[in-house]
Amino acid sequence: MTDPFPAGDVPEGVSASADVSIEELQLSLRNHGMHLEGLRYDVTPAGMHYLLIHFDVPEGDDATWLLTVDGLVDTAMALSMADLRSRPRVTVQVTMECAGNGRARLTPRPISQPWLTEAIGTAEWTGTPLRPILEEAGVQDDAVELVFTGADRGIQGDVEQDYQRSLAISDAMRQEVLLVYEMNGAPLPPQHGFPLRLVVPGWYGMTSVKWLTGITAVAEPFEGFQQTAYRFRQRPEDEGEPVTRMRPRSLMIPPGIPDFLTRRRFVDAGTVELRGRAWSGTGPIERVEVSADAGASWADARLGRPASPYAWTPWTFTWDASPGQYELSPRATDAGGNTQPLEQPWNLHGFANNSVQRVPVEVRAR
Ligand SMILES: Nc1nc2c(c(=O)[nH]1)N[C@H]1C(S)=C(S)[C@@H](COP(=O)(O)O)O[C@H]1N2
Ligand SMILES: [Mo]
Repeated sequence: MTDPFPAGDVPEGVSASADVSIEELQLSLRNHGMHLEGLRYDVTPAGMHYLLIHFDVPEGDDATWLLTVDGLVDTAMALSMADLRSRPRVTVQVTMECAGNGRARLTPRPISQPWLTEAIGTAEWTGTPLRPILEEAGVQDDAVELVFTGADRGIQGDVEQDYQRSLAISDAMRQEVLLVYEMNGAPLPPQHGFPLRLVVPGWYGMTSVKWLTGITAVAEPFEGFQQTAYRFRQRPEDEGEPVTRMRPRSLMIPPGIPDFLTRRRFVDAGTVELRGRAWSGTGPIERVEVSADAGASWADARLGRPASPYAWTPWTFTWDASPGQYELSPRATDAGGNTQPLEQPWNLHGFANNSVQRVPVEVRAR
C-alpha cells in the first residue's frame, strides 16, 4: 500500500502509528468481533456475532415500544410491537459486515473501532417486510428518502445526535428489507437492537438501524452525521461517494492450533482441509481461490450453497502441507466480476477494506 501522506502530515482522525490507543481498546471491548472459528456455523451463535454500538445500548420495553411512520406520508402510523408481530412473519439468513472491517490494517490508520477482519456474522433474522407498511402509510411523490431513527443518542465529531441513517425510497421498498424483532429464533438481544431493528440485506451494517423508533419520509437527501460520515474520502474536505453495499470478501477458519499471545498458527504436515465462507453485496459468490504463497499463485476452492441469497457461501480447499512457513489467503469473486484486492486502496475512515485475509502458518514435520 502506498502511503497517501508521505510527508507524515496526516489529517486529524488518522494515526501514523500501527499501535492502537487505550481509547480504541475501550471501543474494541464494547464492540467485539466474531471468533473466526465461528465460520464453521451456517448461523453465527448470537453471542459470537460481531457488534457495533456507537453510543450506549438504550433501554427498550417491548410492551410500550412504538415505531412511528411520518413525514411525507398520507397516513402517519404508530405501530406497537404487538402490531408488528401480527403482520406477515418472515425469517431469513443474512450476512452482515461492518463497513469498517479491515480498517486497522491500513497505513496510516484511521482512528475508530480497530477491526482486523472479524466484523462479521450471519444471523437468522425474523420480522416483517417494510414495504407493505410504507404502502399503507402512502409515501408521497415528493419524498426522496426515508430517515430511520434509533433510540440511542450520543456525540460524535462534536455533533450531538440520535443514530440516524437514510435510504432512497427504491432501496427501502426492496422486498428483502425487514423490520426485525428476533435473532436466531429468540427476541433480539439488547446489544443487537431489542426490541426492533431494521435489516437491509447486502448493505454494510451501518444501514441496519437498531433500536428503531421512527421512519420519516423527507423531501431532500438526508445529511445527518451518520449519513455524511460513511463516504469514501481521501481528505476531510472531499465530497466522496457513499458507502453502500458490501464488497466481496472471503475468510477462512485459521487452521491448526494458535499461539496464545500472537495467535500464530501451527499445523502438522499432511492433508489439511481448509474451510471458510465468502459473501458479497454486489452479486452471488462465483469463485473462491486459495493461495499458500502470499498471493503468488492461486487454486480454486470448492463452493457450497448459501442458505439464502443474502447469506455467505461456504467453501473448502484441500491443502497438501509440507513443512515450512506459509501465508494462506482466500480470495472471493462475485457474479458482478468484483474481486478482492491484494493491496487495499486507502480511504480516510477506512471503509470497505476487503483486501485478502492473510494467515501466517508454520507447518511442522510429523
Ligand atoms: N441505532 C443504532 N443502529 C446501528 C448502530 C448504532 O450504533 N446505533 N451501529 C450500526 C453499525 S455501524 C453496524 S456495523 C451494525 C452492527 O449491528 P450488530 O451490532 O447487530 O452486529 O449496526 C448498525 N446499526
Ligand atoms: Mo459498522
